[in-house]
Amino acid sequence: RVRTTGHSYEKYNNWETIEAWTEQVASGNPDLISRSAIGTTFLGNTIYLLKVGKPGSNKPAVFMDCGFHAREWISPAFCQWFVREAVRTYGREIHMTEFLDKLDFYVLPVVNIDGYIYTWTTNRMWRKTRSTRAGSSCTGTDLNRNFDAGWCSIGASNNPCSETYCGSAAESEKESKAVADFIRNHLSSIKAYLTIHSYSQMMLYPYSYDYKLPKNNVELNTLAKGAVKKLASLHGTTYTYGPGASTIYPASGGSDDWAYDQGIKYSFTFELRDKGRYGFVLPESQIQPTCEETMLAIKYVTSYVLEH
Ligand code: ING
Ligand code: ZN
Repeated sequence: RVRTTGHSYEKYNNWETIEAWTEQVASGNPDLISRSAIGTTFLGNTIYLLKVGKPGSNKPAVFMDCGFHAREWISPAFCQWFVREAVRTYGREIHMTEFLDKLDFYVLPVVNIDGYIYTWTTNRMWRKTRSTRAGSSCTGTDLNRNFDAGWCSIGASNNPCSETYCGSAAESEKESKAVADFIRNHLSSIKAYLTIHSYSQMMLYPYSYDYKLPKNNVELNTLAKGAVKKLASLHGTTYTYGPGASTIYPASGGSDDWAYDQGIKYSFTFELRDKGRYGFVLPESQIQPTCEETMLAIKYVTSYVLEH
């Protein structure tokens, strides 16, 4: 198994450690993982993407990203855990083996790298990117308000000083543009879009930018219901689920709504543990149980996607 200096799946890792890990986990498992760069951040950090699966032609794919919001540390921890579990259980567990034989997971361990670094060095509660602009002394754009889905219409702000600043235009940020460009270029293979946030213990599907319901609303509701039931079976962790606008709050410019409107019919935002006791500062002792239960939900969705 791959070991990287200072890296632990049961601890929160800083960006330097995660970056080294992306290289090590790919070079240590060349039959299953390849690493690419899909862009750079405002501050020049490289945005890595891991493709996890057995090589094959015309494989469908599940895209999953972590670390949109800097302070939601459990999210990158989950993407790392997921990749480790894929490597560890391929050839040992029938479901993961079937997944990796038949499809590819695109795993983006940290989208908002600049913000993540800032939460380690300066302000643990930072949410946005670290981009700056002429005409304002405030820093950062909310990447989950920066996608072209009802952009900046509701639950978002055009004030650069706001925590939910939508940016100067849809995809104005290099990080959201990199994600959107990759997905646009792989639309024929990507069957599901999963984006991992915290906290609240929710499984959300479109729409958040409007109270309208997606065409396959009944199917998404049934799928979410099954996934959260599976998740709860491990430690009893309860999740609520439903359309974003009515389940958490109305918010425009989110990546799940955008991906759905691109034609990706299975698009979900996961809000991992907890429900506010520790909030964003979830203790490291909860990384393992949180990741183990979340694995069950992700695998449930993946099984469904493979069958449909
Ligand atoms: N929650 C999400 C946020 O960006 C969300 C909720 C999901 C909004 C989907 C829009 C679309 O506010 C957290 N915790 O970031
Ligand atoms: Zn978030």
